[in-house]
Amino acid sequence: MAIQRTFSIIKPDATERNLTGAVNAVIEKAGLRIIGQRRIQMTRAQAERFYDVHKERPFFGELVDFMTSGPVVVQVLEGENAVKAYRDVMGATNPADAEEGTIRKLYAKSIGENSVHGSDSEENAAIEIRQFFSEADIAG
Ligand code: RTP
Ligand code: MG
Repeated sequence: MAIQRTFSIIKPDATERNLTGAVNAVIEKAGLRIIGQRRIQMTRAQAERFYDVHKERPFFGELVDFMTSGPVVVQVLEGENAVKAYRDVMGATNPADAEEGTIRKLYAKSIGENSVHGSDSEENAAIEIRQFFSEADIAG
């Protein structure tokens, strides 16, 4: 498998509990390298654009409220098969279904406040990275 990039967000429920370093430790232990990282306060416009695919879902308003409720850490991760590798280490969307040792099993509070985002395809990873990073802010 080739070296890939994926996009990650450490969500407000995790930054609020000061878990950035703890999440990053799990990411790095999984063999992924954090090659870009920035802490930001997302605007509603940014969150709405980011989650546009979910705009018809009943939880969309709640999701935008949550993602703008506090700072997030946006990241570019790189590694072997990074998109799937990160989805695996994140665990299931609902922490009740997540495997032992995954970020969501360890830290997520609920299906909504689930500590991290990770891209679901290489194509979406490229789109999401472009939304938050310029190449000058990434060093692999
Ligand atoms: P993500 O996009 O954040 O990496 O999470 P995911 O692929 O595992 O889940 P997805 O289906 O894409 O949903 C995006 C985010 O919406 C929130 N959500 N809330 N209340 C609910 O039933 C519900 N379902 C999803 C979660 O924050 C989820 O990560
Ligand atoms: Mg998703």
